[in-house]
This record gives sequence, structure tokens and C-alpha cells, in this order.
Amino acid sequence: MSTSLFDLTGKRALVTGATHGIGMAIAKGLAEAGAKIIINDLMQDKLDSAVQEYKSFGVDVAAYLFDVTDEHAVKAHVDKIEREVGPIDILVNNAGIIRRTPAVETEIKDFELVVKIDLIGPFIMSKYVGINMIKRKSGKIINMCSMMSELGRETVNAYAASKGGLKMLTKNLASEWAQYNIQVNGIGPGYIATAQTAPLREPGHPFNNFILGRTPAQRWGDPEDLVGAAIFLSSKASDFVNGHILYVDGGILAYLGKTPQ
Ligand code: NAP
Ligand code: GCO
Repeated sequence: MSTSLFDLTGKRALVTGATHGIGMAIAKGLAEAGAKIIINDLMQDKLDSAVQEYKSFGVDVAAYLFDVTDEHAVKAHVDKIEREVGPIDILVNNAGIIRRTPAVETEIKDFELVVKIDLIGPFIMSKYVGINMIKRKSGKIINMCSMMSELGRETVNAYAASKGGLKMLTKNLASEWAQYNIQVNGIGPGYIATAQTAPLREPGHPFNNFILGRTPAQRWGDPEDLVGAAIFLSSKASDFVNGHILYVDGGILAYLGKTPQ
């Protein structure tokens, strides 16, 4: 099997929210596959420290400060990136937040914020990067979905609605843009050990044991577990894959649950 199928040399990848966590792991993995990496974040100090961390891994990233929900800023920065770095070949819509509150205690403004960042942000990014991909008749877009693109659980209503919507946005953009040789797909991580899930992994937190029992692989995922899927969906190897959500979940979605002892 030719490894050139997975070679990203000469490609430029923009990974949103990649100053740590899943975004950083995916960005480093795409760099190892040959891509030039562009990252963004909301805060300059986080960008600056992330640039140094990437450098310590031998990855020279281009970093831009903008909010994925700010349409004007996104348009301006996509234009600036394509002028300063070059055409964006790969877009990874990774930036996202979560709020965990029971439905009846959820402030509507918090619900709207989660939807804005987790669903509308990826659409804004895809719109402005996609305009140029359509002109070039080439591109890869990867949306960071979730177990909550398929399953519900208490307290994450806004997040599940957003990630369920992101799954369907992925399928819809794939349907509209495949004719331009743009492959739009998603990655659906299981439960991954990052800052976002740190509250759930506190020593003694019941959710920690729950997830270890609910995951056939019997462990939390590492951000690096997602790199192979990201390289596949960024590379020539996925040129005929459209609207697919690739779940990387240690078997959660395949599993009914442990038989009570
Ligand atoms: P994380 O540690 O919370 O990192 C999220 C990143 O997104 C941070 O760098 C954050 O920047 C950035 N961000 C938030 N809002 C932004 C905005 N408006 N504009 C630009 N950047 C923004 O999360 P993670 O665990 O790495 O997860 C990354 C993605 O994977 C998210 O979409 C999440 O929903 C999804 N996911 C996570 C898991 C998991 O188990 N961890 C599983 C499935 C899916 P700041 O740090 O500056 O706020
Ligand atoms: C939660 C977790 C999950 C994970 C991830 C699972 O509170 O249930 O944060 O939502 O972040 O989305 O795929």
C-alpha cells in the first residue's frame, strides 16, 4: 500500500482551537504527515505559549487570533491566512465548548452560546474557507462531532443539540460541495482525556467509573487516538469519502452496556 495516499506534504491545514487538547494533537499529527499548520485561538497569551510548545515539538505553526463565531473576523482572517501562508487545503473545525446544566436550570444565553460556538462557528468557518476551496475545486473539511452527535445524556442539552446539528451540517455540506471535489466529513471522539472532560475525571467522580465501564476498550481516549482518523480524512486516501462521521470511541457506540453482576 503506497504511503503517499496519506502524505500531506505541500498541504496547508487550519485547525481551530488548537492551543491544546484534541486540536493540538491533531495539528501535530497533520504536521508529522507533512502539512503546514495554521492554528487560531481566542486569547493571545494562549496562542503565544502554544506556538512555543509546537516549536518544542519541531512544528513551526502560523497562529492567528480570532473568534470562530465572528463572521467579519473569520472572513478577514481567512483572507489574511491565504495571503500570508497560502491556500487552506484542510480545515479542521475543532473549536468548541460545553456547558453541563440540567435543562430546567439552563440559561437561554448559555444554550445560545454553545450553539453559536459548536454549530454556527463551524458553519461560518466552512463558508469562508469553502468559497476558496470551491474556486480551486479541491478541499478537505473535518468537523469535530461527538458521542453526543448520536447519544444523549443528562445536562448536556445545548451541546448534544449542537453536535447532532454538526453531524447533519457535515452531511449537508458534503452533499452540496462533493461536486467541487471537496470532501466534508466528521470525527466523532468517544470520551477523551482533555481539559474539557477534566471535571468528569476528578478522583472518585462517578462518571469516571461509568465511562470506564461503558467503553469496551476500558479506558479514556487520548487526544493522540484521533490523529489517524484526522490524517485519513485530510489525505488522498479519503477522496471518495463524503458526509461520513468516523467514530473513534473505543467501542462505545457498538456496546449495549455491561451485564449487571
Ligand atoms: P478544550 O480542551 O476545551 O479545547 C477547546 C478549544 O477550542 C480551546 O483551545 C478553546 O480556546 C477553543 N475555542 C473555544 N471557543 C472558541 C472560539 N469561539 N473561537 C476560537 N477558539 C475557541 O476541548 P477538547 O476536549 O480539546 O475538544 C476539542 C473539540 O472536540 C471540541 O469541539 C469538543 O466538543 C470535541 N470533543 C471533545 C471530546 C472529549 O472527550 N474531550 C469528545 C468529543 C468531542 P480557549 O482555551 O482559549 O477557550
Ligand atoms: C460530557 C462530555 C462529552 C464529551 C464528548 C463525548 O459531558 O458528556 O464532555 O460530551 O466531551 O463530547 O463524545
